[in-house]
Amino acid sequence: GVEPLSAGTFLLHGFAEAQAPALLEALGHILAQSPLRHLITPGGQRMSVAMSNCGPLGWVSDRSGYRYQASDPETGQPWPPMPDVLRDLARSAATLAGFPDFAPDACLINRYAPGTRLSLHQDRDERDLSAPIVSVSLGLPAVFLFGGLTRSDPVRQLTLYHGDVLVWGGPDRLRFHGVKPLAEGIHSLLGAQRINLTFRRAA
Ligand code: MD5
Ligand code: FE
Repeated sequence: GVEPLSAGTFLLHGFAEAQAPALLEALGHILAQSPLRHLITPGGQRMSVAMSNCGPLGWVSDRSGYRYQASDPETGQPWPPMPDVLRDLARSAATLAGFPDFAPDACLINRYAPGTRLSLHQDRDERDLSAPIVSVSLGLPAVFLFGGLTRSDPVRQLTLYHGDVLVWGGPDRLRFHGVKPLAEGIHSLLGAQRINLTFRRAA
């Protein structure tokens, strides 16, 4: 079912589970063209999350800043197309959460190995903040940090499991959030990793 976590946040328990093998097959083709890599933050730090993208736009970071761009800076080529199996999953999750007609133009692929974390931040590089963000968790469970609209607000913790899908929109679109260091473990389909797919309307 769809569990509301707050006014604009919806957790769809296990919604992607049945599709996981098809998603992983599609991901294999994407990552063969645009491999996972550790981006550098504007401050010069190597991100512990390894990233790639598919779709018309991809999120990148380097010494000059964060942005969306149409080409993979590693290959100089366009990002691989967003497969229908990914787009359709994101659209149906958004619709169930009350955001019909979600048309993502960017899918960020985040890979967490044990010890990988994502520090508290807001997603604000997208032009249209009225579109939701859809996040699909695959593999090892992760403790997600769900804060408020300012960095100092209290933070709730929520464990996300393989197949869980979250939809963030409306008043929750700009909440601070992050992921605690991934615990060791072996997932039956993905091994020692968590993969998160983040679908956005960037342009
Ligand atoms: C992840 N990725 O688990 C998360 C899933 C990122 C990122 O945070 O920026 O790549 S997306 C979680 C999210 C997105 C937008 C708003 C909120 C959470 N929120 O308001 O809490 O790899
Ligand atoms: Fe984020």
